[in-house]
Amino acid sequence: MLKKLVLFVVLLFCLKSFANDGYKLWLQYDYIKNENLRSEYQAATSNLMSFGTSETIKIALKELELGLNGMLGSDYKSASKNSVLIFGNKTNLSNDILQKLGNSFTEINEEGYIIKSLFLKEKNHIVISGKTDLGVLYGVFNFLKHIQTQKSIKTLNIKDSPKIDIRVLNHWDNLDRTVERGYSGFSIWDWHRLPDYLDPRYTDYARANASIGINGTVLNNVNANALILTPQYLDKVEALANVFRPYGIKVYLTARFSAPIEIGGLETADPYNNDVIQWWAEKTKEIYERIPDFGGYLVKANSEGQPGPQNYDRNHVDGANMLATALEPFNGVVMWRAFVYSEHDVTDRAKQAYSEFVPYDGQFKDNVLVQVKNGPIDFQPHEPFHPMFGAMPKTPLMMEFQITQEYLGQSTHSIYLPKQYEEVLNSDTYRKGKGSTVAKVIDGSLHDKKLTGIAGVSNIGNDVNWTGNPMLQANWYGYGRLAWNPYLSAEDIAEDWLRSTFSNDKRFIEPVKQMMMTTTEAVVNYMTPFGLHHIMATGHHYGPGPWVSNLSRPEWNPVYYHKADSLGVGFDRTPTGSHATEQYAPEVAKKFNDLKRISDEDLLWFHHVAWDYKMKNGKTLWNNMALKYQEGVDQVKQMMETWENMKPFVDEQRYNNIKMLLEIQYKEAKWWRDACLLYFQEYSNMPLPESVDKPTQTLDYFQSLSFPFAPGN
Ligand code: BDP
Repeated sequence: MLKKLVLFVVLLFCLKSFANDGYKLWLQYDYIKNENLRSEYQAATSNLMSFGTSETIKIALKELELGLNGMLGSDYKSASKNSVLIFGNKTNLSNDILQKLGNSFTEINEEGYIIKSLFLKEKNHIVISGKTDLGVLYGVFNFLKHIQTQKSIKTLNIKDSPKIDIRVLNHWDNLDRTVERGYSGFSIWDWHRLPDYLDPRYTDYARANASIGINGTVLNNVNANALILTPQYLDKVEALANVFRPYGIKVYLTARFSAPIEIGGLETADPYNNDVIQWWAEKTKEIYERIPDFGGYLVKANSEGQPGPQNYDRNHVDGANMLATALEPFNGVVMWRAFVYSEHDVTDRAKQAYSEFVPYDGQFKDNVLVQVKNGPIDFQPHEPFHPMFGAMPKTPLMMEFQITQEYLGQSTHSIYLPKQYEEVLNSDTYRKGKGSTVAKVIDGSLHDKKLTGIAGVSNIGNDVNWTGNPMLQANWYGYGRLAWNPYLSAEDIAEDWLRSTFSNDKRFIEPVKQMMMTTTEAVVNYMTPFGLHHIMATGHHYGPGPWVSNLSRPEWNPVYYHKADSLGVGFDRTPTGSHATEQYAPEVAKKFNDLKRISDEDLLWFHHVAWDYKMKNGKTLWNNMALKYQEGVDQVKQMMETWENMKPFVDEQRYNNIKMLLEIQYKEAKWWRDACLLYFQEYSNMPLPESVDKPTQTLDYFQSLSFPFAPGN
C-alpha cells in the first residue's frame, strides 16, 4: 500500500513537470529548490498578520498564502517565531509601526506601497503598507515577486507608486464573442451566460492584472455596438465590475456615438441637441447607479466608418465634451481616440490625426483624455513616434499600444513587445528642449498634467494559456509593468517575467532574455526593414501583400505606403514630399529630413530613396534591403536554436508549444522575405546578393495565396 502511494506521489510530481498549460501565467509560484534561499524566505514569512477586513485585504492574504505555500512548501509557517510579516493600510497599523515608517507615506500616492524591514519588540518585521488596501495588494504582489525572482528580502526599503493614473486594457471584444484582431480564441466575456454564470476566469483575469498594476478594463470593441448600454447588457457589465472591484480594476465601456438613435429612439445623435445631451446624462446616471466606480467611456468617432459628431457638422471637441459633461458629476472620464483619417484627404494619412486634433488643444474639458496610437499610421512593426506627443501641452494625451499582434505575425510569432514600447517611450519629442521624452508626456510630467493614462489593446482570449502563445504572456505582463512605470527597462522586465514564469536558472534566463530582446528587430527585418510599413495582406493583415493596389480607399493599399517605382522606394514625407516631418519639433524634423542623419530604421518612412543609393555602410539600398530580409530570417533561426537548448529547463508542454510556434515563425519569415524581395525586385531590377537565399517559389505563387478564414478579421 505504502509503495503504491509513494509511486503515485512520484508520478504526480513527474506529471507536473510535463504538463503546464500556461494558465497560471507569471504567477507560477514554483517550489524553490535552493535550501539556503528557502530558509531565508521561510524565516521571514512564517507569521503572517493582516490588518483590515476588506475583500482586498482578504485577497492579499490568500495570495500570500498561495504564493508562500507554493514557493516555500506547506510547512513554511513553522519555521520561526521571531519574525512577522505584517500587512495592512496605514489607518490599520499600530503606532509603533507607524513611527518606524516615519514619513514614508508622504512619498507614495493613493495606489502606492511601502515594503520595509524593521526591528520591533525583539522581532524582525516586514511591513507591507499603503494609503489604501489596493496599495497594500500591490505591495503584496511586489513582495511575492521578490521571492519569485529570488531576490534577497533581508533589508527591504521599497516605496513605489504608479506614475500613470489610468492603466487600462482595451478589449476589442464583440458581443458575439469574436475578437477584432484577436488571435487567442474567443472573448473571455461569456456575455450569454452573464450575469448569473461567473466564470472563475474573470477572477483570475482581475488577479493577473492586479499583480502587474493594471487598474482598468474597457470591455468592448472600439467599433462599438450600442447594445452594451442597454439594461440587459448593463446587468452583465455590473456583474463583471463586482468581480473586478476588490482587485482595483475599474470597468469602462466604449460608447457608440449613435447610441441615442439606436437604443434611445431619438432621431439624432447631434451633441448640441438637448434630447441627446439629456439621454447621455440619464444613461450615465443609470450606469453609475449600478456601478458606482465606473471609469467612463472610450470613443472611436468619425473613424473608419464609425459615427461621430462630424455627422452633424460638429467637431471632436463638441462630441467629447458632451460625454464629459455627462460623466463629470461622477468623476468619470472620456478617452477620445485620435485614430482618425479620411479617404478625402489626399495628402498623407500619417498627418491627419495631428492636423485634426492639435488645433483643439485647450478646448477639451478637464475629464477628457485624447488617446493616441504610438505611431502616426497603425501599430506597424516599426513606426516613428506619433507627432501629437508633446504637441498638445494643454490636453492629457493617453498612449495606445497594441499588445495583440495585428501586424506582427499575430499569435504565432514570438515577439517581445515591451522592447518596442520602450523605444517609443524613450523617443525625444524635443517639445520642451532635449529630454522631452514621450514617457514624460504620458506620465504628465512634461506639461504638469493632473490626469494621465495609458491603454494596451489586449491580446487575451479564451485559449487555455490566455494569449495563444506562452511567450506572448510577456507582452501583457510587460505592458502592465510599463504602464505602472514607463521608465523601466524592457530587459529587466523580461528577466522578471522569465523568472516568475519559467525558471530562475541563469542558464535559461540569459539566453532566452537575449533572444527576447532581438525579436522586435527580427520582425522588422523580415517584414518591413528600413521604415517600410503597411505592406501586409488585405483585411486580416496576415502575411505579405506589398502588391495590393485594388482597394477602394487609396490609403488602404500597400502601394500607397511604399511607393516603389523604377527609381526607388519609400514615402517622401520631407518638405519635397508630404511635409509630414513639419509636425515634429524642429530638432526632430531636421533629423528626419536629413538623409545623412536619419536612422536607417526610419529611412523609407520619410524618404523615397533610389535603389542604388549608397547607405551609411557603403552598400546600396537594394543590397541592404535584401540582406535585412535575410538577417530577419536568420534571427528567427537563431531563436529556434536557442529554444532547442532550453529543453532541460522548461516543462514539456510549454516547451513543445513554443517550439512548434517558432517553426511557424521561421516558415513565415522566409515567406515574407521571398515574397517581398521578388516583388520589389520587379522595380529595382537588381540581382540578389550572394548571401541571400534564393526564393523557392515565384511571385505569382505568393500573390495567389489566400486565407479567407484567417483569425481576427
Ligand atoms: C486598425 C484595425 C481595426 C481597428 C482600428 C482602430 O485594423 O480593426 O478597428 O485599427 O484602432 O488597426 O480603430
